Amino acid sequence: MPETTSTRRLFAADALLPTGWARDVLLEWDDTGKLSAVTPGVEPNGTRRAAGPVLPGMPNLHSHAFQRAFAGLTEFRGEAQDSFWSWRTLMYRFAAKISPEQVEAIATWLYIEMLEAGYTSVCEFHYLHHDADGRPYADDAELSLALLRAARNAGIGLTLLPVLYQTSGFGGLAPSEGQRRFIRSTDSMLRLLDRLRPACEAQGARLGLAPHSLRAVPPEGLRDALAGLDAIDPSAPVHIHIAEQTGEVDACLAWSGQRPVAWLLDHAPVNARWCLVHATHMDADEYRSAAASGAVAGLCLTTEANLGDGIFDFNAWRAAGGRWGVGSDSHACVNAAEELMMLEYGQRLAMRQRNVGADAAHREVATALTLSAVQGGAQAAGRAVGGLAVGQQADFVVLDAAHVALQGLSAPDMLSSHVFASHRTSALDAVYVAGQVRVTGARHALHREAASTFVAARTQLLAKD
Ligand code: NGQ
Ligand code: ZN
Repeated sequence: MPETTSTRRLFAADALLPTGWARDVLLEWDDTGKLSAVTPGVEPNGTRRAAGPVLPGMPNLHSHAFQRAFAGLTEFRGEAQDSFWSWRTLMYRFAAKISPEQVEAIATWLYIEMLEAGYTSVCEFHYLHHDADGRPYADDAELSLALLRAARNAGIGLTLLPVLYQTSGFGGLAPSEGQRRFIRSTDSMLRLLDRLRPACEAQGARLGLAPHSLRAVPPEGLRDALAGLDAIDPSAPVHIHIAEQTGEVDACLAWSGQRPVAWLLDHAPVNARWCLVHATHMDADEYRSAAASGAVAGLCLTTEANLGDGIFDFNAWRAAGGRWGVGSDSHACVNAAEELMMLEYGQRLAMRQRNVGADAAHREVATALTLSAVQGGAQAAGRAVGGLAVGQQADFVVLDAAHVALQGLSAPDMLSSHVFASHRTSALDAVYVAGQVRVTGARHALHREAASTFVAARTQLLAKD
């Protein structure tokens, strides 16, 4: 059906606006997919009605797409004491053999899973650049372009963050064999960004840069890459892994006398363009000053739990006015609601309290967390995906009011049940990205074929062992 003004509108009996729940809301968007009017308190007249409460779509602020094919396959004891670092060795082994076709198949399926689970855009922290021998592909952008195609085919919004990776540890340690597909000079990174710019623009994707971590990028690489990025786009997003593991904090202290977040704040122009991914291990000063920088904390709750990282001090961050969003990172779990649940449960376990995530404006935890995570996620993505407001993209999710966990409840209770009590079954009915329906009846149109292409790619990959 061709898009017309009448198909670019939806009536919601309940909608979660940036200020909170509103009744009888008419959502209207223009032919570019941007919301042009959000009007509460209207009659439905003949407008198409949403099948349940409408929520803003969740930006996923951190993804390593290829890792989806390996989720669930490291849950056995391999060393006397397994850890993040032993997991990483297994992950490198897997990354070493993956082909461009496999990357595209895995990412396409992953992005479909994301849409079906309430994510409407994704920040792809992309470091698998070269072939299995560590040589650049004939087209150096080969794997980045595979990710762009996957996002376009799934119909998910994208912020592509090519990763700068140069060393294996603080103090300029030479990269290891397992890292050979990731390594780039600063110049080659800037050439890649130039090459990717038109491709991103053509599909409405945002291009940014991800210095992998302070372990992987020495100070001069960081400085020169940021200067080069500024010359291309002075407001482009910058994402970095930081202070995820205590081992990394100790190594940074030994190298510089400073903790990673403190070092970064002192040596880089950290501001609202930045996303500090994990930032798990900060002291009280770091919580205050990182929050004051305007950067977003990129919380990847289920991956952080899976990898045994530690618990982010959510109250300290919020007390300092810190912004935050969620990411599915290694994709052990791909579900926006579960990230919020895991955030809340981690805090409850650490503090022995309940309803920690509620705030002054919203007593329902799921409502408060959803609104903040959407806002922080949009900031990290560098895209206008910040919720149901005029000028933002029409990215939204319709809850399934007929789902057993939701039936007969008020809209805020439906969202609470979706986050805390839907028992991992999807209580979503429809998902829209830029006003286009991507999921209906909880299913993406390409679900079946993308799933079987994914399974075939994973089977091939595992057979290579
Ligand atoms: C990554 N993942 O780049 O995939 C990392 C592991 C590292 C997470 N940090 C590798 N969750 O940090 O060195
Ligand atoms: Zn990561």
